[in-house]
Amino acid sequence: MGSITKEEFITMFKKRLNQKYAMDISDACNSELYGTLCSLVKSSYSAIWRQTWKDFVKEHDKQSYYFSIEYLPGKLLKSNLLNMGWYDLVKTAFQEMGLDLNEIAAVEPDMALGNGGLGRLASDFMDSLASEGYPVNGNGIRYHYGLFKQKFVNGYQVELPDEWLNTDGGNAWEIRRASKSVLVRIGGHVHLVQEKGYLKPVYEAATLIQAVPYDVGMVGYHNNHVNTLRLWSAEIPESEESKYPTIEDRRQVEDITAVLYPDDSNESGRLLRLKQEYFFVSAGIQSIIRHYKKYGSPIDQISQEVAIHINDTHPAMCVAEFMRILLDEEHLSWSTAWTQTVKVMSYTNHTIMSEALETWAVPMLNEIQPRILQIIAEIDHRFVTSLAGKVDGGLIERTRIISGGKVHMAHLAIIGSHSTNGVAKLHTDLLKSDVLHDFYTLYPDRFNNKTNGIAVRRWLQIANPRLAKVIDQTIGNDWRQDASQLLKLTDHTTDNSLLDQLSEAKLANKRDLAQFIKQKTGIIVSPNAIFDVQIKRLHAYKRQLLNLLRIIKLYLDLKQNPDLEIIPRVFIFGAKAAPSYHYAKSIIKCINETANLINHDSTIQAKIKVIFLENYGVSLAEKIIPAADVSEQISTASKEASGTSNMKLMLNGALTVATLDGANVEIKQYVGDDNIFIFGLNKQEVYQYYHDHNYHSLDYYQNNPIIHRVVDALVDGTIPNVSAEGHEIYDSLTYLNDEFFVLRDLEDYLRIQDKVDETYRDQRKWNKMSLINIANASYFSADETVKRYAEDIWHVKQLSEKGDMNVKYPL
Ligand code: NBG
Repeated sequence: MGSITKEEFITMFKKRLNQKYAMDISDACNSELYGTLCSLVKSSYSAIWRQTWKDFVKEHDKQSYYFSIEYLPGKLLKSNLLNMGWYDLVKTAFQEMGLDLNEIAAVEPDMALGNGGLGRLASDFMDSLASEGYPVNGNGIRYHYGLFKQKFVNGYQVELPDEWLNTDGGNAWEIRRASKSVLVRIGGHVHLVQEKGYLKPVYEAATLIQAVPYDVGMVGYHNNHVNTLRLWSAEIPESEESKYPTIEDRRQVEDITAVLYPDDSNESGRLLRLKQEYFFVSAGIQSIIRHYKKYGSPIDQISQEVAIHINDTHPAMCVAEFMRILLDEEHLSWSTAWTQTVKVMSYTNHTIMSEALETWAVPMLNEIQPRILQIIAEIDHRFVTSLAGKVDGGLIERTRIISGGKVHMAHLAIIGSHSTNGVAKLHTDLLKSDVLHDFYTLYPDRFNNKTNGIAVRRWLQIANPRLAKVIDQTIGNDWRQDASQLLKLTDHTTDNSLLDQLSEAKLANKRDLAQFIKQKTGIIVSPNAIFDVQIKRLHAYKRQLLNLLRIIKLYLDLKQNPDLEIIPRVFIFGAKAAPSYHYAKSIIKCINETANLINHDSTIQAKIKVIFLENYGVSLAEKIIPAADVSEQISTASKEASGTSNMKLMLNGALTVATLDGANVEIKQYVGDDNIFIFGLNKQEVYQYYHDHNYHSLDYYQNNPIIHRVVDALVDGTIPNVSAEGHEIYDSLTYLNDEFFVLRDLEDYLRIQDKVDETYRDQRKWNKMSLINIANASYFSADETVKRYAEDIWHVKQLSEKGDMNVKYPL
């Protein structure tokens, strides 16, 4: 913090508290103390924020804009303090004032802008991009209620609105910039009239929505660099107010930015989703082009100064909206506009699950934005014409954008951009060989891999201070700047005193989590048990069910033989199911009922406990991950694009139980076969089953008595209160042929878990494996991942170096 002393900070803090709330430390509550600290932090970085922006402009440096429907920044206070170099000073200053920074930081609500790995990756990238000094800004939606707040009622998931903006903390970091608003046109009709040299669109009966940006500073680590995350909110333009006389009318507009992923199981939900996607795409692109033009650069060379990233398929309309502005407003020719668009755009695919490769019915897109449909139809037409006679007709049909009455958004993103990447080696290979193989044959040079990464600052420095301290004492603190330094830990694998310290840090973290679990659920768990963690979205392919079946097996074994020798385990789950995903919600119910049964059965002597923590999100992850011993990464091989909780958990010393899926494959390569527990079918075997159509789950159920007994427990009353859900799952595993090979992999999963038990008995060995995992997690630093995006895809330059310790964030 420059040259400021603790005493000066305390004086400044008290002064600001008084100015802002007319209060002293003695009468302020935590949210006032939080508000004061945020205000000091924000006013301190704002000069640098402005300077960063001015530097981009001055140099005419190329900037990149990351469009994502999800972000999950979690809480920003500690991360901003850390990145500004204020953390230690503020912590001790607070202690001196008799205050606890942790309690005050807890006031901040998690920003409800995302769902899972997609959103957290976007936020880890925002942190790393600022920390590496890249001119890259985020573009997203300011959801008023986010996804939902999850509660369990009688074991069922109940979804409540997440009123994060209406909490004490509110969103202290955002700045509303009404002057930068833009108008987004939705609905109505359009026809084209010939003007001098171009076709002019004439709109009728369209609705205008005001898109108001709220900017949040993304503060880099020790480098005087602050990027912007711009979040758009939908409002009624002043000129249109009279058209919305009732609250109901107004709500139609406000609803555009109310929730993330409106329920798409019905028509009106789908329309809202599409409207939402167009809204944030159009607002973002209009503001980018407006900004670009302000400084006089020629529009037909915009690709030299602007890159736009389509993060997963939701913002694919970027391609058509960019074309629309270049054609209709800038009057470029089609071919110039198209060349620029393809150079500007790039696309990341984040899943091979078909539900995420969005398609929209043609009439629906026509209803939401008829001009965008016209442009997409023209892109499609030109694509088809350019290939006709050159490649096989079937290939054209399979890759064109509009077919079967639907607009295929991933096709638009691939055809309209110069780069398509997957998020782990296996995933990219699968895109090339299978899911997007047709496109790969057309554009082999466009495909590339960028394995995901995580922000080591948040997931180790902030989330796990105990481990961070042990690492400092062993290899010094350079790793805090440069995560690759963590590899030095591999020189210390025989240092027994270090291994003991690792295990003490873990135990202390487990005690904290046990305390938290008791407070949240009333259930007492022993910190000496193995903490076995599966935290991720609830989805059939992620196979929380496989984990559940193993728990049931253990329970039945313990009932039969209460003296069975096992190392006590606490199974910890965190997961939300999409509100309309019935099957996933049934799995939640079954886990909760099994937990209830086991946790209250004294005959098993607490050898196992099952804890499903409500409302999984970033802040909860920060509590669970440092305390985990075992990381469950057990998806059906080929289905998990990458995973990132696997990386965060290994970084915190958990050992991974994994299928050869997503980034698990790379984790295994780095840590070596002896330091990970691999089981189950691999991708080739899964595909062989698809090819030969010879998987019969019923055979496994009928022929394997262990499997039979465990699966029956779902329907024979062993697990109470799950008659409907238990049958639904039972049927999926047996008569419906077990789409995700749960029964096929169960036996091998049981075997590998026995090996986990056996290994844990040798604590030295376990801790050594844990150390090797921490060290090798350095390969997954998001700081490195974003460099690859910046260099290979966006071609943007680093404007400032990380680690400039002369940063001066003035008070
Ligand atoms: C998720 C994948 C994960 C991957 C993250 C980030 C979506 C749609 N996809 O495997 O399931 O780690 O994206 O790339 O959330």
